[in-house]
Amino acid sequence: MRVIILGLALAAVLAVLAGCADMQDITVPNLAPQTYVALADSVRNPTVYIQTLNWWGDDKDGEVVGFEYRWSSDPGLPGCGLPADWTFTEENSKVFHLPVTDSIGTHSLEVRAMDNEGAVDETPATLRLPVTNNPPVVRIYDRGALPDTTFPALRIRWVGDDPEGNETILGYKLWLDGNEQNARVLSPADTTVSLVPADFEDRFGTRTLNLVAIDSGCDTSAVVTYTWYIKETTGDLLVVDDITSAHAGNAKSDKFYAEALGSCVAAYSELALERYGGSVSYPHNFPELVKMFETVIWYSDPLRPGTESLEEMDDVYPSYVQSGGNFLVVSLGAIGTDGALTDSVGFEVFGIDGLYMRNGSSDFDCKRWVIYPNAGVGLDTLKVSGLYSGVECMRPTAETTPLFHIPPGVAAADTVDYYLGVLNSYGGGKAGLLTFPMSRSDSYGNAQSEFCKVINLMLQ
Ligand SMILES: [Ca+2]
Ligand SMILES: [Ca+2]
Ligand SMILES: [Ca+2]
Repeated sequence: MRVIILGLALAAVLAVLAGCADMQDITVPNLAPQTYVALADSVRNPTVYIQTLNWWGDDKDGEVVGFEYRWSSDPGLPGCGLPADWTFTEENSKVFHLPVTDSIGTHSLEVRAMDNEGAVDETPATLRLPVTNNPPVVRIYDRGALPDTTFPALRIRWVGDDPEGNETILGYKLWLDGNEQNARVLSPADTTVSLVPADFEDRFGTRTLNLVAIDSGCDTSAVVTYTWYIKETTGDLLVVDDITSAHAGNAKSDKFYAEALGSCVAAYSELALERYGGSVSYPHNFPELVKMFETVIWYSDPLRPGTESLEEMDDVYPSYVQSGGNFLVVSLGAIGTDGALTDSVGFEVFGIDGLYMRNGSSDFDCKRWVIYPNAGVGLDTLKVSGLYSGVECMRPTAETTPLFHIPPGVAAADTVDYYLGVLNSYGGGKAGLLTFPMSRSDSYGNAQSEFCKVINLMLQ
């Protein structure tokens, strides 16, 4: 019995082996797969240029392992990253942003399935797609109010829009004058650019900035431009005039500081915010502008707090002073009520423990005060010649050099000195703050020379 079973099994094995030998001789050609492409909407009518396309394949004697696709476009349409050569994918679906630059264009897709033996469909599925796109629009923010002159630093903002949705804006291209081949390409999130001296390559005078938006269909907006004058810097000191002729006291302030600086500073650059554009100040790019100078003097004296552009410096001056710059502010509104600068940061940089009110008052009016100096650093007494509101009193830290104060006893029940001027070493630089109207403190005829002494103390 066992012998018979063994014999049958052996015969079966031999039969199988014989069969295999026969099959090796039979050649069955691999069948190429077939490809199909689907589109939900009719493509006779132009459709939006962003298209999700689906395809699938069928292989009779194996399996489809992937697809190859390629595009051909109407003459004149940009390629724009659309593959013109066969491109492999394992996916059944892809989103295409089909380039259109003149409102309508036609692109043709070919897709061919590939089977497990690498054979491709010799008759690819095709799809002809007329698509439409509208160009984006870009506009420079505050365009009409931008300064007509800046030093070689500029910060500019813009807004992009696209009829197909602002999310279809792919980016922006920005260049100076005719230098489009070296354009800066910016992501859609970048709607501000900061230009620094290196960008201007020491070419002063009239320059033109050009800006376009580009959408995902490679359509571009009209070029918007901004032409302005770049002024070369003079000296290591920048004076920012932050009081405009909209204020009655402007001429007197400007004259005071121009004469004072003219008497004690050999050369300096002046940024009169009014003359250099006026109503907006951010284009001056203060973070970059201050780096061109060892010292910045900023005056808005005697403006009431809240009416100056000093807040542009709020996140600029701490690091500027820390890294060695000197910053002197003459402003009734630098810190404290309606202050332009963040108090906590200002306290640290200017070396102040706190601000305080004159005893019994809700506003600290500065009315024909005699202002006492820190004689130890060579300063002299000043006298204010008018009435000014909003002056802040500072409590200098132990390390801070007090410059000016009014003593107790000016009003009944006053017991403390009211410090109106401080100078502090902070990091590698010095920060000075005068909270009283220096330009209106000339009753003794010495305010300009006292101001020069403060500058000298800062530069020591
Ligand atoms: Ca096959
Ligand atoms: Ca568009
Ligand atoms: Ca002015």
